Amino acid sequence: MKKTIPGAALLPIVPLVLFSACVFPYEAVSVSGGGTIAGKVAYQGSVPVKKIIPTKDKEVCGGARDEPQVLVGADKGVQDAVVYLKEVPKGKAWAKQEKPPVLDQAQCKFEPAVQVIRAGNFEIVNSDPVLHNTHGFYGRRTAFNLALPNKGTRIPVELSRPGLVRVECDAHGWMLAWMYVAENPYYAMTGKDGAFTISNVPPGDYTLVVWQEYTGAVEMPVSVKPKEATSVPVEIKK
Ligand SMILES: [Cu+2]
Repeated sequence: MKKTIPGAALLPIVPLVLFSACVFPYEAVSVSGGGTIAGKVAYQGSVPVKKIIPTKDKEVCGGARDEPQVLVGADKGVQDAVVYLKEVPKGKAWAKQEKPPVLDQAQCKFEPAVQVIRAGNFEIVNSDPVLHNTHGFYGRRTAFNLALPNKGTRIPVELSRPGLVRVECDAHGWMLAWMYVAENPYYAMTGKDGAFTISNVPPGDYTLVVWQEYTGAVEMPVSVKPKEATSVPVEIKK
Protein backbone atom coordinates (compact mmCIF):
# COMPACT_ATOMS: atom_id res chain seq x y z
CA MET A 1 0.00 0.00 0.00
CA LYS A 2 1.33 3.36 -0.92
CA LYS A 3 1.14 6.17 1.56
CA THR A 4 0.76 9.68 0.32
CA ILE A 5 2.20 12.60 2.15
CA PRO A 6 -0.53 15.12 2.91
CA GLY A 7 -0.13 18.73 1.95
CA ALA A 8 1.38 18.64 -1.48
CA ALA A 9 1.85 16.44 -4.50
CA LEU A 10 5.22 14.88 -5.05
CA LEU A 11 7.47 16.91 -7.24
CA PRO A 12 9.14 15.35 -10.25
CA ILE A 13 12.36 13.65 -9.28
CA VAL A 14 15.28 13.34 -11.64
CA PRO A 15 17.91 10.72 -10.82
CA LEU A 16 21.49 11.94 -10.94
CA VAL A 17 24.46 9.89 -11.96
CA LEU A 18 27.19 12.06 -10.48
CA PHE A 19 27.63 15.20 -8.50
CA SER A 20 28.58 18.21 -10.51
CA ALA A 21 32.33 18.52 -10.56
CA CYS A 22 32.48 22.25 -11.05
CA VAL A 23 32.86 24.62 -8.16
CA PHE A 24 30.15 27.21 -7.95
CA PRO A 25 31.22 30.48 -6.30
CA TYR A 26 29.18 31.69 -3.35
CA GLU A 27 28.89 35.18 -1.92
CA ALA A 28 27.54 35.89 1.57
CA VAL A 29 25.19 38.90 1.65
CA SER A 30 22.45 40.13 3.97
CA VAL A 31 19.19 38.41 3.04
CA SER A 32 15.92 40.30 3.25
CA GLY A 33 12.57 38.53 3.10
CA GLY A 34 14.15 35.11 3.13
CA GLY A 35 11.92 32.06 2.94
CA THR A 36 12.17 28.56 4.34
CA ILE A 37 12.22 25.17 2.69
CA ALA A 38 10.81 22.50 4.97
CA GLY A 39 10.31 18.93 3.96
CA LYS A 40 10.44 15.30 4.74
CA VAL A 41 12.37 12.55 3.01
CA ALA A 42 10.55 9.21 2.81
CA TYR A 43 11.48 5.73 1.60
CA GLN A 44 8.72 3.20 0.89
CA GLY A 45 10.64 0.18 -0.30
CA SER A 46 12.07 -2.75 1.60
CA VAL A 47 15.23 -1.85 3.48
CA PRO A 48 18.33 -3.57 2.15
CA VAL A 49 20.76 -4.92 4.70
CA LYS A 50 24.53 -5.03 4.42
CA LYS A 51 26.33 -7.93 6.10
CA ILE A 52 29.34 -6.69 8.08
CA ILE A 53 31.86 -9.44 8.76
CA PRO A 54 34.96 -8.20 10.62
CA THR A 55 37.92 -10.31 9.57
CA LYS A 56 40.57 -8.86 11.90
CA ASP A 57 40.91 -6.97 15.20
CA LYS A 58 37.71 -8.68 16.29
CA GLU A 59 38.32 -7.90 19.96
CA VAL A 60 37.89 -4.22 19.06
CA CYS A 61 35.73 -4.37 15.94
CA GLY A 62 33.17 -6.86 17.21
CA GLY A 63 31.48 -9.75 15.44
CA ALA A 64 29.36 -10.14 12.34
CA ARG A 65 26.25 -8.00 12.11
CA ASP A 66 23.66 -6.63 9.72
CA GLU A 67 23.42 -2.93 8.99
CA PRO A 68 20.42 -1.33 7.26
CA GLN A 69 21.41 0.74 4.23
CA VAL A 70 18.53 3.15 4.72
CA LEU A 71 17.64 4.39 8.21
CA VAL A 72 13.85 4.36 8.06
CA GLY A 73 11.86 5.56 11.08
CA ALA A 74 8.25 6.33 11.79
CA ASP A 75 6.05 7.14 8.77
CA LYS A 76 8.83 5.98 6.41
CA GLY A 77 10.98 9.01 7.28
CA VAL A 78 14.63 8.65 6.29
CA GLN A 79 17.34 9.70 8.73
CA ASP A 80 20.74 11.03 7.62
CA ALA A 81 19.81 12.06 4.10
CA VAL A 82 21.79 15.08 2.91
CA VAL A 83 19.69 17.92 1.50
CA TYR A 84 21.09 21.02 -0.16
CA LEU A 85 20.51 23.75 -2.71
CA LYS A 86 22.71 23.60 -5.75
CA GLU A 87 24.46 26.53 -7.41
CA VAL A 88 23.24 29.33 -5.18
CA PRO A 89 25.15 32.49 -6.16
CA LYS A 90 24.54 34.47 -2.96
CA GLY A 91 22.72 34.34 0.35
CA LYS A 92 23.13 34.06 4.11
CA ALA A 93 26.49 33.86 5.83
CA TRP A 94 27.92 30.55 6.96
CA ALA A 95 27.10 29.73 10.59
CA LYS A 96 29.90 30.30 13.08
CA GLN A 97 31.96 27.21 13.64
CA GLU A 98 33.59 26.90 17.06
CA LYS A 99 35.59 23.75 16.38
CA PRO A 100 36.48 21.82 13.28
CA PRO A 101 34.16 18.90 12.51
CA VAL A 102 35.38 15.45 13.52
CA LEU A 103 35.36 12.07 11.84
CA ASP A 104 35.92 9.55 14.62
CA GLN A 105 36.70 5.88 14.35
CA ALA A 106 35.41 3.80 17.24
CA GLN A 107 34.96 0.02 17.30
CA CYS A 108 35.99 0.11 13.65
CA LYS A 109 33.02 2.25 12.68
CA PHE A 110 33.09 5.81 11.44
CA GLU A 111 31.22 8.27 13.59
CA PRO A 112 29.32 10.02 12.21
CA ALA A 113 28.71 7.79 9.20
CA VAL A 114 27.34 10.77 7.23
CA GLN A 115 28.01 14.46 7.76
CA VAL A 116 28.03 17.75 5.91
CA ILE A 117 30.99 20.06 6.35
CA ARG A 118 32.11 23.27 4.72
CA ALA A 119 35.31 23.47 2.71
CA GLY A 120 38.25 23.70 5.09
CA ASN A 121 39.62 21.69 7.96
CA PHE A 122 38.19 18.78 9.82
CA GLU A 123 39.85 16.24 12.13
CA ILE A 124 40.21 12.51 11.77
CA VAL A 125 40.38 10.73 15.11
CA ASN A 126 41.25 7.18 16.08
CA SER A 127 39.50 6.08 19.29
CA ASP A 128 40.56 2.45 18.86
CA PRO A 129 43.75 0.70 20.03
CA VAL A 130 44.27 -0.64 16.50
CA LEU A 131 45.56 0.87 13.25
CA HIS A 132 43.07 2.60 10.99
CA ASN A 133 44.22 3.73 7.56
CA THR A 134 41.70 6.37 6.67
CA HIS A 135 41.29 6.95 2.95
CA GLY A 136 38.99 9.57 1.45
CA PHE A 137 37.95 9.83 -2.21
CA TYR A 138 36.25 12.30 -4.49
CA GLY A 139 34.90 9.70 -6.89
CA ARG A 140 37.96 7.57 -7.65
CA ARG A 141 40.48 10.29 -6.84
CA THR A 142 42.17 10.19 -3.46
CA ALA A 143 41.44 13.22 -1.30
CA PHE A 144 43.47 12.03 1.71
CA ASN A 145 45.14 8.83 2.84
CA LEU A 146 46.34 8.70 6.43
CA ALA A 147 47.57 6.06 8.84
CA LEU A 148 46.34 6.49 12.41
CA PRO A 149 48.19 3.77 14.31
CA ASN A 150 47.34 4.63 17.91
CA LYS A 151 44.37 5.30 20.11
CA GLY A 152 43.94 9.05 20.49
CA THR A 153 45.65 9.94 17.20
CA ARG A 154 44.11 13.10 15.81
CA ILE A 155 45.04 14.47 12.39
CA PRO A 156 43.71 17.68 10.81
CA VAL A 157 42.77 17.32 7.15
CA GLU A 158 41.77 19.97 4.67
CA LEU A 159 39.06 19.40 2.09
CA SER A 160 39.03 22.49 -0.06
CA ARG A 161 36.76 21.32 -2.86
CA PRO A 162 32.96 21.01 -2.57
CA GLY A 163 31.51 17.62 -3.40
CA LEU A 164 30.86 14.20 -2.01
CA VAL A 165 33.74 12.41 -0.30
CA ARG A 166 33.60 8.67 0.38
CA VAL A 167 35.77 7.57 3.28
CA GLU A 168 37.07 4.04 3.65
CA CYS A 169 39.60 2.35 5.89
CA ASP A 170 42.29 0.40 4.09
CA ALA A 171 42.76 -1.78 7.19
CA HIS A 172 39.09 -2.70 7.65
CA GLY A 173 37.26 -3.15 4.36
CA TRP A 174 33.78 -2.80 5.82
CA MET A 175 34.32 0.70 7.25
CA LEU A 176 32.54 3.39 5.25
CA ALA A 177 31.58 7.04 5.82
CA TRP A 178 30.37 9.90 3.65
CA MET A 179 31.20 13.58 3.93
CA TYR A 180 29.50 16.13 1.76
CA VAL A 181 31.57 19.31 1.44
CA ALA A 182 28.94 22.00 0.95
CA GLU A 183 29.36 24.75 -1.64
CA ASN A 184 26.99 27.09 0.23
CA PRO A 185 25.34 27.21 3.68
CA TYR A 186 21.94 26.07 2.35
CA TYR A 187 22.08 22.48 3.47
CA ALA A 188 20.57 20.18 6.07
CA MET A 189 20.59 16.61 7.20
CA THR A 190 17.35 14.82 7.91
CA GLY A 191 16.48 13.91 11.50
CA LYS A 192 15.06 10.62 12.78
CA ASP A 193 11.65 11.45 11.28
CA GLY A 194 13.11 12.36 7.88
CA ALA A 195 12.37 16.07 8.35
CA PHE A 196 14.66 18.88 7.28
CA THR A 197 14.58 22.68 7.23
CA ILE A 198 16.65 25.11 5.19
CA SER A 199 16.11 28.69 6.33
CA ASN A 200 16.70 32.27 5.24
CA VAL A 201 16.73 31.47 1.53
CA PRO A 202 16.57 34.49 -0.81
CA PRO A 203 13.27 34.30 -2.74
CA GLY A 204 13.69 32.63 -6.12
CA ASP A 205 13.88 29.35 -7.98
CA TYR A 206 16.34 26.68 -6.92
CA THR A 207 17.37 23.12 -7.45
CA LEU A 208 17.12 21.01 -4.32
CA VAL A 209 19.33 17.93 -4.15
CA VAL A 210 18.61 15.02 -1.84
CA TRP A 211 21.32 12.41 -1.37
CA GLN A 212 21.21 9.17 0.51
CA GLU A 213 23.92 6.53 0.56
CA TYR A 214 21.83 3.69 -0.88
CA THR A 215 19.50 5.52 -3.25
CA GLY A 216 22.01 8.11 -4.50
CA ALA A 217 21.12 11.69 -5.42
CA VAL A 218 17.93 13.13 -6.85
CA GLU A 219 17.18 16.72 -7.66
CA MET A 220 13.99 18.70 -7.94
CA PRO A 221 12.93 22.29 -8.55
CA VAL A 222 11.77 24.38 -5.64
CA SER A 223 10.44 27.95 -5.54
CA VAL A 224 10.93 30.07 -2.45
CA LYS A 225 8.62 32.99 -1.77
CA PRO A 226 9.42 35.91 0.53
CA LYS A 227 8.95 35.07 4.23
CA GLU A 228 7.02 31.92 3.41
CA ALA A 229 7.69 28.28 4.13
CA THR A 230 7.72 26.02 1.09
CA SER A 231 6.85 22.41 1.83
CA VAL A 232 8.77 19.80 -0.15
CA PRO A 233 7.90 16.15 0.34
CA VAL A 234 10.58 13.91 -1.15
CA GLU A 235 10.32 10.22 -1.86
CA ILE A 236 13.59 8.48 -2.56
CA LYS A 237 13.93 5.11 -4.24
CA LYS A 238 16.56 2.96 -5.86
CU1 LIG B 1 40.02 0.76 10.24
